[in-house]
Amino acid sequence: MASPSGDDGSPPGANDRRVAARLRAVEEGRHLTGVVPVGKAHDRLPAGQRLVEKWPVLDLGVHPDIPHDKWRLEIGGLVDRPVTLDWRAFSALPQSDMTNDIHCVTSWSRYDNRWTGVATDDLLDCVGPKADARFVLFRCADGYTTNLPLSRFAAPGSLIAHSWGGTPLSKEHGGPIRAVIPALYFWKSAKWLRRITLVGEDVPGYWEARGYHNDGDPWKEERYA
Ligand SMILES: Nc1nc2c(c(=O)[nH]1)N[C@H]1C(S)=C(S)[C@@H](COP(=O)(O)O)O[C@H]1N2
Ligand SMILES: [Mo]
Repeated sequence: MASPSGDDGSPPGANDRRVAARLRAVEEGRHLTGVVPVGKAHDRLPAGQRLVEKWPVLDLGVHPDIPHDKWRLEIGGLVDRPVTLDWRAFSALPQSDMTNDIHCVTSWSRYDNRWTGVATDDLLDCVGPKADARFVLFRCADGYTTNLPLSRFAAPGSLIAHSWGGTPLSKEHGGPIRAVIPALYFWKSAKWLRRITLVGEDVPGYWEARGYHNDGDPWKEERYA
């Protein structure tokens, strides 16, 4: 089994002080700016969530700088045609516009995020998943990893996004590209995505190995294990 640590040589554990600071900030609600009055919330909001208008930045504290000419996305594992896409190849894939809601496990939700990028369905068409592929592992340039079922990855609405609201994703939010998996808590939406691996057996990612729920469905409040 693969380890949940990063592939850049420094295990995510090296950032433990940053992680502690981040968790403190989350507990104090410091990232909850622009909270919308409760009256506006309705059944689009999963239980235990609060609606925000501003988009918080949450991560392990490392924001890798990846110029387009250095950027690569590898897709491999249980696929018929593994690929390494450069920026041109990624941009040449069919582009989709999708609008969806963000639900973060730390209790903020943000409605109507318009993303542009490549639908995960279209990516899977390129590589051809093998019959025994059942899970997906994301690896990121900051060492972060997260795991999800292939069915969640492939679901309508999931995409690998380069833009938000019609403008390129900022570095803080995962630019040049990030995964967006709207049906799951936002920790599954990997920023600075570098490698997508299809596997037969599930492998817990960074937070999944540290007490977060393995599945992370906000409609079932699958927050912590
Ligand atoms: N590469 C990477 N992706 C990541 C993370 C991270 O630390 N590194 N944090 C996750 C978590 S816990 C959340 S809530 C969202 C936050 O995304 P945002 O900063 O764009 O709001 O990114 C997710 N994707
Ligand atoms: Mo998160």
